[in-house]
Amino acid sequence: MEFPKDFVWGASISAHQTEGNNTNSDWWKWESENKVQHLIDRSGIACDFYNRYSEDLDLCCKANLKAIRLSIEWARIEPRQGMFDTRAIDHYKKVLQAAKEKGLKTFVTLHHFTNPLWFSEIGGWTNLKAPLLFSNYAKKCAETLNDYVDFFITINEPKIYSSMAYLHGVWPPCKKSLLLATWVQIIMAKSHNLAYKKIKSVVGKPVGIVKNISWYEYSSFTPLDKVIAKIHFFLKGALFLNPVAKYSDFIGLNYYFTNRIVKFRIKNPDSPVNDLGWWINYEGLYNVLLSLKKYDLPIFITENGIADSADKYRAGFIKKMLSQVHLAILRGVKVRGYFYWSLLDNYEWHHGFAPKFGLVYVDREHNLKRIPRKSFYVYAEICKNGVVG
Ligand code: IFM
Repeated sequence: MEFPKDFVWGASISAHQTEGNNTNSDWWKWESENKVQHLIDRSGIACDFYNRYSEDLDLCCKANLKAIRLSIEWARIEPRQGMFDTRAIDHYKKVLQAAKEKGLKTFVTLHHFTNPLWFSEIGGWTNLKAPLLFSNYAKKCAETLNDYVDFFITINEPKIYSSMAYLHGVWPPCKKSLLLATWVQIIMAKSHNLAYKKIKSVVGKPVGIVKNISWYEYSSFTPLDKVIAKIHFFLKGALFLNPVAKYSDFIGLNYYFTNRIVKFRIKNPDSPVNDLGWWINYEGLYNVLLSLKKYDLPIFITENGIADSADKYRAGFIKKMLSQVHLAILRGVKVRGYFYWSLLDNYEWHHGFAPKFGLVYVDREHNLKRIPRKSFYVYAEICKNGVVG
């Protein structure tokens, strides 16, 4: 399977999960106050990407990547409302400039789950002013970092964020309200649209959104399962995408798993699953990609990966997922790139450091030493030739 010559091969990371010491954020506060702290790792130094970014960008080159997707930490750039920290901006300039000098395209996410403390204290994404506040920050990033950014991404996985933080109560601020979770999605859609307009008013770079979309299968026991699967799929994908698509130059798709509806509820097969129990279904990626064709926008798979501490399945997983991507391209879906999640083992939110998604093992016992896994080299070969065998 040969991919187009200009296909973008990449890997993704995010700020809080890798940089370390994100002390001014709501997540940092929550980690330190958490009542179930003994169950959950704190992000702490994470992978120390804040200091080791050059070494990690070298790893990208070693893997023959053409691009890196990373995120900017709002809490660092705007530590107090309306006060932008020039030292933090300079830091990100250095990181992004280093990526460019190493020949990497940069995909830069402006919000990846974490918020500045001041923002969370005024209600975060439930506050009616959130679109204005977020878009001010987005505009500042565009004005100051534009020279080193190829693609801007406003918000990562709004549905996951709103559900985990406002519906399931698992992430800060740990609310359990369907009303709030729905409201947060609306506010995030508005924030994306306003940020899009403000970024576009100062720079000409492509601006997009990143959505996590799972595929939904159904059993043939009852026709109702099909209806429930379709409703789930709509709620998880199109409900958010429809109102933001016209303010997006591309769609970023994060795909990890499929859910199967059996007798009205989710009941997935026991295998194959990743270390977190997520059901791995390759065709699901193809189906989601085909469902996005109607938007007629370029698509980047901004995340796809497997928690696999033994690195037993990762190389095969990547190849099988890519074969589905290839099929979708043959069917006319405009898939322009693929980013493996993640370059490094990192802080997997409320699961702590246990899940290992990385192409590169980070040895937490030995000074965070980076050790590329076998699958790293398999992916590197794919990225070098643009061919999946
Ligand atoms: O680690 C996360 C990432 O932050 C967002 N997408 C899913 C990944 C794996 O759970």
